[in-house]
Amino acid sequence: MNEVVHLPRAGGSADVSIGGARGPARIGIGGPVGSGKTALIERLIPAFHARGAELAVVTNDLVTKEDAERLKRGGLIDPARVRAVEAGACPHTVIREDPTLNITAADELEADFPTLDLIVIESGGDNLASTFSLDLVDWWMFVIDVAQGDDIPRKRGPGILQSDLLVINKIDLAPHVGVDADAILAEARAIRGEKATLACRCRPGGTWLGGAGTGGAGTGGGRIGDTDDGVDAIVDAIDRAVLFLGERRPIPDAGPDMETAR
Ligand SMILES: Nc1nc2c(ncn2[C@@H]2O[C@H](COP(=O)(O)OP(=O)(O)O)[C@@H](O)[C@H]2O)c(=O)[nH]1
Ligand SMILES: [Mg+2]
Repeated sequence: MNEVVHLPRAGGSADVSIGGARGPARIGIGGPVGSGKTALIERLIPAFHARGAELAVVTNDLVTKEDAERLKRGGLIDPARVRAVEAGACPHTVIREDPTLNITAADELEADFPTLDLIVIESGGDNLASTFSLDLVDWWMFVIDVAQGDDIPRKRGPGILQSDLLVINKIDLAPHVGVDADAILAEARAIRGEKATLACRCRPGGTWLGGAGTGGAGTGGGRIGDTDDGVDAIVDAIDRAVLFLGERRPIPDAGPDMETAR
């Protein structure tokens, strides 16, 4: 097995481009239960594979391995590249105060699959208060959805204020739940200042009925429509923040266990 030199987490995305012996980038996905975190991961996996990036996932559930089992069954990723952490009664603790279980799971993935580019860590059922420790991740996003109400950005939880990227998901549902998608986006962007906010619809096939431009500070512009569900802009944001796929490090010698599910 190749030795993976594990440098300390960067403590911010700016330091991640040091390349060389550095292991895969680690990103967090937080957000309330049901906002679409696993659905987003199901979209990120094929999108990153298409860009030539290798990915693994750590899921956190309270007392089950539900999300990990869903990803393993889904056929999008080699099941060996998915690890579950049972977060117990307090999902915040294991991504913030004491992320040891998650760090161990990510370290194991990194050791088992030395050519990984990205490890995605999904938190397990937060409220708006959760944040990720920068000992665990280099960069993290927070996923909310329009069906939770258009006042969510105004509640200014730490996830909304501090995440590197705020994702407003299920934008297809906005007209059905009486939410003005453009207004919720504009408000979130105003609250977050320079930090990026993107809208998307993660669920394939959902019909988007109009509105909700995806443009704005640091977002790359564009509008969500029938041909753009906003996921590519999220992939671009992750790529720009932590992957730098254009300047990839040399891939170490891959062992026989490097077979991917692609
Ligand atoms: N209409 C719609 N439903 C979605 C979207 N994203 C996720 N869902 C649905 O929302 C539910 C919760 O999604 P899930 O990914 O399990 O949420 P998680 O608890 O944050 O991981 C599932 O039934 C998904 O199919 C979306 O963009 N639009
Ligand atoms: Mg989930």
